[in-house]
Amino acid sequence: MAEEKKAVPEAVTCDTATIKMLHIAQAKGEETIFDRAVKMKQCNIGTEGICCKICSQGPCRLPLTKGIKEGTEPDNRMGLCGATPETIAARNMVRMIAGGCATHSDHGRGVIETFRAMAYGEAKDYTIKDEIKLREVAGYFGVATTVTEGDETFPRDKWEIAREVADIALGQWGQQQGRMIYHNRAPEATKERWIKQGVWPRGIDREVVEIMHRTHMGVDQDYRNLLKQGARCSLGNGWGGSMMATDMQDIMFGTPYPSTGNINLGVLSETKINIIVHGHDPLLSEMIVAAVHTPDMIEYAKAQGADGYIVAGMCCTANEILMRHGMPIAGDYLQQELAVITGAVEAMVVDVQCVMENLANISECYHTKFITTMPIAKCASGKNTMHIEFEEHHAMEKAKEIVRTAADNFKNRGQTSIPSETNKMVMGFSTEAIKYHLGGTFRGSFVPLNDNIINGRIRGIAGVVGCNNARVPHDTGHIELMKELIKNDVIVLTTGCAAMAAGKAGLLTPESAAVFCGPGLAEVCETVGIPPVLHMGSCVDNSRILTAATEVIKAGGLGKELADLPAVGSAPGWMSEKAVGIAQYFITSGVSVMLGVPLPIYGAPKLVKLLEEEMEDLYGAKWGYEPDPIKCAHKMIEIIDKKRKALGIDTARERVLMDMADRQKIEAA
Ligand code: MSK
Repeated sequence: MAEEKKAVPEAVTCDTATIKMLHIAQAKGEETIFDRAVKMKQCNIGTEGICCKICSQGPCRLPLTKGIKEGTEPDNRMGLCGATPETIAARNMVRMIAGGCATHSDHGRGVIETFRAMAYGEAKDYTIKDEIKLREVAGYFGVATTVTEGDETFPRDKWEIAREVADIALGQWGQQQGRMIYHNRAPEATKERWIKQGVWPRGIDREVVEIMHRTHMGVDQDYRNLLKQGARCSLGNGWGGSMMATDMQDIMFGTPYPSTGNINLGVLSETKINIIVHGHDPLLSEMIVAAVHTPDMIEYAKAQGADGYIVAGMCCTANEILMRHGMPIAGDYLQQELAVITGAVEAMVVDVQCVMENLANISECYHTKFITTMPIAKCASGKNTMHIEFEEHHAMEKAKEIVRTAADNFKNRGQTSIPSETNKMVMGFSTEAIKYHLGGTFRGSFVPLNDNIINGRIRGIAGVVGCNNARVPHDTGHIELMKELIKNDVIVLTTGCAAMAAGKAGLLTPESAAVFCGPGLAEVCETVGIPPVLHMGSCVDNSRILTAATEVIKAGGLGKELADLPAVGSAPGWMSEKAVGIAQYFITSGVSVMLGVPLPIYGAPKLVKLLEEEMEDLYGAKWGYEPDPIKCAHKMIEIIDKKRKALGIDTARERVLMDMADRQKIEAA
């Protein structure tokens, strides 16, 4: 009998902990996503985006032949109804945008609902941790932060402000007409572009629903018109649902500031109760972190013979608790099965998004309790699978129930194989933190960053974000791309699983600047004391990159709209619909995005032309695809250099520092 195909660990990842765990998994006969990716071939037609499953007369498959590609035969492909490859691929793509935007924004809705319950006194376990941010956010919604009595003005009660903010914010999901409010934060020229292109969103839910309507059989049959709605929907998420989620999380749990933490599977403990919180939503994980520090839970751990607890994160829940509490990260999306295979995890507690269904099966082979917590995200099978439903009104009670379940399971732990790898990193660069880091606590400013971009020490800004994808080597593309960018003096902002790749490779430390950066960026990093790759949070926190970019415009000297900035994005290993939604909101905002894994569009040449060329005329930014990370870095640098040239800063120049005599000369002239 032929031997089953398996992944070659050294070929599918550059992370040594993952290599070790894959060898252990394969020796034990446990199959992981890495093996399944080798065994299961992708569908050619699907990957090119030209399979239509929208009605039951199909699926209609329209393969792109060599003749059509080379122009030697006419392209008269059509589905049963006459749908062209462009219509089919565009419908598929905007449905991905809708899926991604719905996912992030529904996370956002949950956050606002809890925020509102807190403001109305119905969720007693939550509180306002960042009142300054609440007052700032109130300003964006037009909510008064002061009251005037007679001649005197007083700060308004924070709970009153929170209630008004919560009501207005929640209304943004169901708003039917007009323009969403939060988008007013964007630079004026960016907003003018949105108005001109007709893509300023009306309300979050409305734009998602409209995509589902337009992509039904026999509705919108113009691929350009479909993508226009995709652009509008993406903005509803980027500057709406996602940005509001980030801001309300900051108000309730604290705005992140730089601190240190550890990453990789080696953070799991032989002697403590290991609880992994996995997914994206910090509402529950925040409570679990608080619960394990309560005296009764500490006693409970001792009673089970354990030295305490490790709460380690996985995927973006990890980024959330790492940035605010310094809790360790066990791993990224592709490491979730491996975490269970260590045999050291008492509870894998999941909320929403990026949770592999196979966790239920893998958990059955160990003592691990696989605990689902959200009513919208249950798992149907598995003897170790259980559901403990999270309720914001009894958040701490539920968190303690989960912690006790994990503690009770400690005695069932068998043999473990925890790899030793962990890496130190600095994380927590929110927009506010970058501002204070550059300009000082009392006069935070982006001006020093702008000055260093203008004088050429920093060539440009790159956002390297997104997932891991089992179809490309784990972490490899992210790390090679980031190293090539910083070597060329491009500062990198990172989120999601890309940030974890950077952490594991040691790129999130200030010391890495001297090793990996070009001379200009190294000098800036060493002077300011920052890493060349700045960890900005989870995938919902990509909105922080938008607010940071807006601060750069406000600081002056680098153009009027986001499309003017020497900035570019990349998702080298994207896999989820959320990534498509994020990339589209960056592009619609004026920042081009290069992908390392192809979009399912390449069977529809006219759609490719729209996305990779014509979109630049509409939004000042476009899509791109380059699987080779080094080539990708240079394509990104090309975009940056083009923007520098347009700004007239393509030749290095120093900022002239004037003394009093110089100023007097100007005034006298
Ligand atoms: S967790 S969406 S694999 S970044 Fe946000 Fe990672 Fe992508 Fe999930």
